[in-house]
Amino acid sequence: MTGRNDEGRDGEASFREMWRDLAPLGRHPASGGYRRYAWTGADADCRAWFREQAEARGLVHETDRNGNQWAWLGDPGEGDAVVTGSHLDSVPDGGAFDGPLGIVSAFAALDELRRRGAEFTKPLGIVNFGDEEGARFGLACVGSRLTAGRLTREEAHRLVDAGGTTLPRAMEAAGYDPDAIGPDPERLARIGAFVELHVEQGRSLDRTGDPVGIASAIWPHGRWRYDFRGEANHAGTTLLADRRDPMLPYAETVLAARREAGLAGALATFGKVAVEPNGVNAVPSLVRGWLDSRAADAGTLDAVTAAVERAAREYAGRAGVALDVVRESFTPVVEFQHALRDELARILGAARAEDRGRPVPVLATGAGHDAGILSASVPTAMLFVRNPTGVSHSPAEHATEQDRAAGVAALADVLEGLACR
Ligand code: HGY
Ligand code: MN
Ligand code: MN
Repeated sequence: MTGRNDEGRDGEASFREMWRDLAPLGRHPASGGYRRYAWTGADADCRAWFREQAEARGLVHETDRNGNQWAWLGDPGEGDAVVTGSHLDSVPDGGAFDGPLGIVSAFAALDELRRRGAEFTKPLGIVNFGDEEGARFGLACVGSRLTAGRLTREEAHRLVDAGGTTLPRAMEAAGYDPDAIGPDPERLARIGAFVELHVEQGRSLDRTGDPVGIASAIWPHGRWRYDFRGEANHAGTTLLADRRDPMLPYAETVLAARREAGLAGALATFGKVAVEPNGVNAVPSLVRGWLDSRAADAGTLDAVTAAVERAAREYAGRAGVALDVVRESFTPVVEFQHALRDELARILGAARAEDRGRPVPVLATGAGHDAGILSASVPTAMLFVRNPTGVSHSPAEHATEQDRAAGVAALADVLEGLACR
């Protein structure tokens, strides 16, 4: 294994160049946020960008049966590959860093390792997992779940977007075969370690004053769809006593979710709602709200989501409204593999000569990641890069140039420690 490339480029310079080229793809001019949804034109543009970066570095590019992109240095068939990467899709009006920071940093870290003259003794992979946010079809981490065998082809084929387009039709329209999707154990067997770098979606590193941290765990979290069905009617002629208005129990449930989460030290958010027929002068027939809830442990999460559903059923009953609750996405708690976590801490601790003795912060997160999905199949770890405001899933999401560079250097150190002589 050589993979040497003596004309290696400076990781910081190549980062800035890639960041600049990626920035306009899928960016909404009015909001400044990103709308890079699975199997859309913006997704295709990002995929083309990924392939271009891979081939410009002499990496072998492939797209797997589930639409995940892989860029290989060396022969993955040798096994024990070290893989890094993240996702390029976004939430509606998401920020520039959630996902892309991990992928741009991966290519920049390779450039940095080549500049250092590092000699790879294992295959290196850079991956773009498809549809991590689930913004279009409602399920998070579709690409990594399929590959890890945590989502069946049948379940995936049942996914449908707000416009009624199913996942298979969307994949076909993008030129992919939806009947090919499914578990890929051979691919996972090639991976010795997966390390995902991600912008921190919180302010722990800002508080400790560190540019980079290591993940310990991901909270259990899920998404539940609440369908409140009432009776459409005229807003100007229907007496209040004669209404079966689904908006009322929906509104009460939003407040109940906030109350129950607050009491339990958990998180609960109704951030997405759809109303039919959505007329200013019409009592709605249907109010569909999505609950995102997360907690440090499964028991607390179960208790909160059960309490919210109980309250919703009581409110719906009082309003003469029917209620269906469907769990659309769920990820159990993830405890990252201790040996790999500690190896990253050792490598980064040793690299921080000036701070020797001050450990690299290890922190849990409430945000889901592909690394969390893969952690049941391969040793996985995560690096976080400081986000000074903690804001994420917003155009305001940010990481400073200095911290981006620190992330690239840390990832390069980790990859060198895991995959090079
Ligand atoms: O929702 C999440 O935690 C992640 O951004 N998919
Ligand atoms: Mn996200
Ligand atoms: Mn993400």
